[in-house]
Amino acid sequence: MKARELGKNSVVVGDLVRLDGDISGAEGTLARIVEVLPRSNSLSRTVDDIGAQEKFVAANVDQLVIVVAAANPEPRHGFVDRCLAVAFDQGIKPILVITKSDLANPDDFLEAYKALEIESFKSSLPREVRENSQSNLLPVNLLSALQGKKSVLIGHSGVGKSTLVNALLQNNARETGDVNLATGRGRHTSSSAHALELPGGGWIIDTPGVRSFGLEHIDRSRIISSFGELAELIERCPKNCSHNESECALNSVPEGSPVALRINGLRRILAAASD
Ligand SMILES: Nc1nc2c(ncn2[C@@H]2O[C@H](COP(=O)(O)OP(=O)(O)O)[C@@H](O)[C@H]2O)c(=O)[nH]1
Ligand SMILES: [Mg+2]
Ligand SMILES: [Zn+2]
Repeated sequence: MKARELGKNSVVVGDLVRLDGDISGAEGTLARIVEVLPRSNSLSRTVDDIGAQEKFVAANVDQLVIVVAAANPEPRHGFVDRCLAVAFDQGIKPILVITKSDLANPDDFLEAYKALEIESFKSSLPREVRENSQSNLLPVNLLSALQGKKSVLIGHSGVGKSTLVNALLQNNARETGDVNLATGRGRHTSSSAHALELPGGGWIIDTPGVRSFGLEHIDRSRIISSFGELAELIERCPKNCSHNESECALNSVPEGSPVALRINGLRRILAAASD
């Protein structure tokens, strides 16, 4: 149990805590969470109502797995860019996973993330294949990118997060939902964030219907400092440069060069963060 002084919502998945009492786990014993250790990073939920408190979803994670479907529902750059802003702000490595690659070719969509060197994976786990195939459906490359790390999944409801988790874990730990044929949207099938241990080590955190993580507390300068190779150039920017104005030193980079493409990516992410 949790010490009363800690208050409601004070402990989230991924937190490191100090325990007091009997931690043997034996029947009839009791241990208390008495302290939540400082978080190295945290993800909070977007709260729609103004003035509402920041609601934390997970903490101390190594990787943010951004899940979008190749189709049904359509992938959106705006969503991915906002997630990247959160990842760069919090110093969490982003990974992009495109599910339902059997329904559409996601290569054009992925092109936008090449210059940013975002690690990406395509997954294809249609129901017919899952139900009839005797073959091993384990997404091997993705699993090895997740092993030994704490990763949190983010994506709209219905994109196939729970299906993916079940494939990674090779069980049916997570309930999956059917996309409503009329609306193309999924049902909210999971109600709380869960950390599940991966085969070979590491943890995957499946989040409930979190549409996107909170952007309110994002610090532009932390995002920019994730692009270390641009630091020297940025020093030559005018004071308080928005990096989107004619005097910006980043404009001196020849158009079409790999660095220019990264700068475009950075500018897109900065724009998404202030949406
Ligand atoms: N065609 C296809 N359908 C998929 C794939 N992955 C998941 N689905 C379907 O998408 C729907 C939503 O999946 P679910 O895992 O519950 O999504 P979640 O809300 O993100 O957890 C289910 O009907 C799945 O069968 C895929 O790779 N291809
Ligand atoms: Mg789910
Ligand atoms: Zn600038």
